[in-house]
Amino acid sequence: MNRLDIHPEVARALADRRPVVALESTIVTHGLPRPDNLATARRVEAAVRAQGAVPATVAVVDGRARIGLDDATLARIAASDTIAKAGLRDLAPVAAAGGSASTTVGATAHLARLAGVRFFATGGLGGVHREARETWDESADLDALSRCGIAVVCSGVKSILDVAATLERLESLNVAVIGYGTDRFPGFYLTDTGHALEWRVDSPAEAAALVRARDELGLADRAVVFANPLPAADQLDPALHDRVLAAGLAACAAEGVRGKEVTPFLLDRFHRETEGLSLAANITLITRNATEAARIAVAAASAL
Ligand code: PSU
Ligand code: MN
Repeated sequence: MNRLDIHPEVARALADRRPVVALESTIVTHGLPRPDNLATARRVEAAVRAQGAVPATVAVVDGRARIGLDDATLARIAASDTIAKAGLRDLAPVAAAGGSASTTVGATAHLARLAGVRFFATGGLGGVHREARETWDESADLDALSRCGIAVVCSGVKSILDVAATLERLESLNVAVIGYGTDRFPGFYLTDTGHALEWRVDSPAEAAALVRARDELGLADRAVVFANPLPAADQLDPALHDRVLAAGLAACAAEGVRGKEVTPFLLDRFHRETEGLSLAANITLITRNATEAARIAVAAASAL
C-alpha cells in the first residue's frame, strides 16, 4: 500500500504467519520523559522479542505510516520536542503535509490492522475524562477500538479518567473487556479501580482462543481489550495517586489545558510530583503488557 511502509522484518513475519505485536509511539513522545522514553521503547521491543514475537512500533515519519521502526528512527522520534501526537483523524493531514507524528492507541491500532498485525500492547487506553459532561472530552481511542479488529493488552484505562463512564462507553461501543488473570478492572498505575469485570482469561492460550472465537462470529471488525493489572506491590500508592491527580486536575483547569494536551499534561505532572514512582509503575506495566501480548500472539500463531 502506498502510504504504508512495513519494516522488512515485520513484513517477513506477517508473510510467514509468525507472531507480530504492534506498539504505540505516543507513549514514547508524549507519555514518558526523556531519556527514559527511548530506553523504555527499546525495553518494550526487547520484551516482545524475548517471547519469540516481532515488535512493530508504529509512527508517521516524513509523510508515511511506518509499521516497525529501525532503531535510528525510534531514537529520532524519542528525541523530538516538536513531534505531533496523531489520533486517527490526524493521520491524513500529517501524511499529506509530509510530516511526522507519533500515533495514539486508536491510530496505532488502525495502522497495525491495516498492515495485518492483530496484537497490540500499550500502557493504558484513553477514555472518558472526568468532567466530560462539561468538556465532552472522550478519547478518540474508544471510537477507534470500536471499528478496528485488534486485540490490545493494556492495564485498563488511565486512572486520570472517569473509569465508570469509560466502561459504560466501551459497552455501548461493543468493545469486549476481558480481565487477564483478574476479575477486577485495573486502572493503569492502580491495580484495581474498584470495578468488576464480567469475563476473564487466565492464559495466553485462552486469550488467543477468545480472539479466534470473536473472528469466527463475524466480530473481527472490533477490538478485544485484555486488561492486565500491575501486581499490587508495583502499583502507585493509591493515596499518593489521588493527591497528585486532584492537584493535576486543578492545574489543568487553572491553566486552561484542553483537548489532546490534557493527557500528556497530567502524565507529566505525575512523573514530576511522584518523584519517579509513577514513571517506574508506567515502565513496569508497559513492559508486562508487551510480554503478554507477545505470548498471546505466539499462542495464536501456534494454533493456526
Ligand atoms: N497510555 C499511556 N501513556 C500515554 C497514552 C496512553 O500509558 O501516553 C497515550 C496513548 O497514546 C493514548 C493517548 O492513545 O494517550 C490518549 O490521549 P487522549 O486522552 O488525548 O485521547
Ligand atoms: Mn481528549
